[in-house]
Amino acid sequence: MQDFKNINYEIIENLRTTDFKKRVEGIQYGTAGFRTKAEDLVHVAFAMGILSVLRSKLKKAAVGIMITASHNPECDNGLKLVDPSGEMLETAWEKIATDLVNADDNNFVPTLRKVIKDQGINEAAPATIILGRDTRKSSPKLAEAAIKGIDACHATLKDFGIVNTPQLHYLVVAVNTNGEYGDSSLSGYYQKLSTAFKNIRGTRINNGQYSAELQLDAANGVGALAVKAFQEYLKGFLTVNVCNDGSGELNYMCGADYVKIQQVPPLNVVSKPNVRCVSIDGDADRIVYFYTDENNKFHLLDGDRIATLVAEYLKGLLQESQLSLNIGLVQTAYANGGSTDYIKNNLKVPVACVSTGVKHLHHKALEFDIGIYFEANGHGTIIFKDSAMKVIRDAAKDKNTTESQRKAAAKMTDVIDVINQTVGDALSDMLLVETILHAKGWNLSDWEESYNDLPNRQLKVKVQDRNAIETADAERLCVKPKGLQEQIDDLVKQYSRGRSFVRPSGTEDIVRVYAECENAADVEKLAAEVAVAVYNLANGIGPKPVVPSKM
Ligand code: G16
Repeated sequence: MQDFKNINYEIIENLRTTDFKKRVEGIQYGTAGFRTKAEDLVHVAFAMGILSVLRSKLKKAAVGIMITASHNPECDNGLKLVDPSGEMLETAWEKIATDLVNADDNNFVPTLRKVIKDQGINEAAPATIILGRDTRKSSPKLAEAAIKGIDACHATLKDFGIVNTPQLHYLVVAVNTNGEYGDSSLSGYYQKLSTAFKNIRGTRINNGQYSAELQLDAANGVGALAVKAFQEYLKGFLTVNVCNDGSGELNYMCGADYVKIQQVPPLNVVSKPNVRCVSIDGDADRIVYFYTDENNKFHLLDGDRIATLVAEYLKGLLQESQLSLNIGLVQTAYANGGSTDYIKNNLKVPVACVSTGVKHLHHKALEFDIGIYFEANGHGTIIFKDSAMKVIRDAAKDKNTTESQRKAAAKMTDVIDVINQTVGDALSDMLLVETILHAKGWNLSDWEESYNDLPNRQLKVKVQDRNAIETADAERLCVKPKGLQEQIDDLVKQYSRGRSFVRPSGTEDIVRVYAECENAADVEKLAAEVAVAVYNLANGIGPKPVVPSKM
């Protein structure tokens, strides 16, 4: 790290009151950092550049800044900070970030000084920032503003230019572990994942119903660049045909978020029936699989499916290698009831439910030797405790066990290297799913047979103030506005295996409604009824809205 030079408060004050004046009030660090219209984020980027330096000084390690708005439309953008271990910014610092960004221009420096004092930050400590951005038109300007903040604090900057979110997380960890996690370069990232993938695959490229070719919808986002780069490394082992590769509009009728929520194929994916297709999202940290059958019926295999597939596979490898490590699975309220029943009754793996946002899932997953976490929207990964990785690596070399035990352990060591443990990574997850389908000789319909999803629907409701909705119990209970939960309960009661919950989005200015029940025709109605209740109560229309009764 660079030698220390003082934080230049004079320059900071000057810039905050000229180029980076506050544009909007009340912007919050949400599910995935700050996210809103790109033109309202310039002062936020400047403040985040500075705050990342303070965080780096405090943690005595490199901190990341990623500029992206992932699944949001092109006109939006966002910034999130990445902690030294590759995790999302610690929750307590989200408030610090929100307060700093919202400080009045002339109160910005005093707020900054207060953070330094309250957190006991040693201003003389060195700092390193790892910066990355997506391909949005607004991203270079935000990167420039962040760099002005970083420079004013005289920190070391490693600007990786255009990268996707999981690559940025990887780079932060690679830098902080001095290359132990992987070489701190993009080529290091591709090399690590693809080498492990090819090791497991060996010389048998196709197997049973599995063929080594798929269609990939890249949401016209930054992930397309990584897919293209990967193609070189995977040549001869996996053919990935890319569409929505950046030549069209970002996230418009494509990408994992669109495919999951609308439950339809994306634009431009033209494939024969039963062809394996995947959609990644705008910054390549989410993935869903899908196919269309010979009757033109659409089939979605989402994050719940990936989690169960991985859990079953790893459980099998643990049994073969006779290692007694515990596995746990973490979901959110969006997890389909069908998947949760399957995990409890068939897989018999402990399963936990936490609030939306990978930071919550990641923390919970850390409790297990092997923690598998996935949001239904396809955002997730698998994390191994250091002690568990040591047990597995030792077992792969243990001459006192049988060959099959050693082989299973050795396979697990490669699986560990295919996985980007730092955060959900669409392409790493894809390589893992491809590995498992190949091992089983499965096509997508074989995979789909493990359990049945309950029909489900998600709706977005625009209200005056989405913060009028407050939730508890991992978002499964609505505690505000008064009376809304009772209405949801009354509606849900009318449907067999009915379940519904509502929560304010942390990335869009809307309230999300989720509904599921046994009958596909009913689920649309249940979701619509709950949406009406949300609209009425959140907007103060009432006291009791007219809710259509079940036909
Ligand atoms: C982000 C978060 C995810 C979350 C999603 C939607 O994803 O990283 O954990 O599920 O937003 O969040 P919300 O429902 O609060 O809008 P991404 O891929 O958009 O960064």
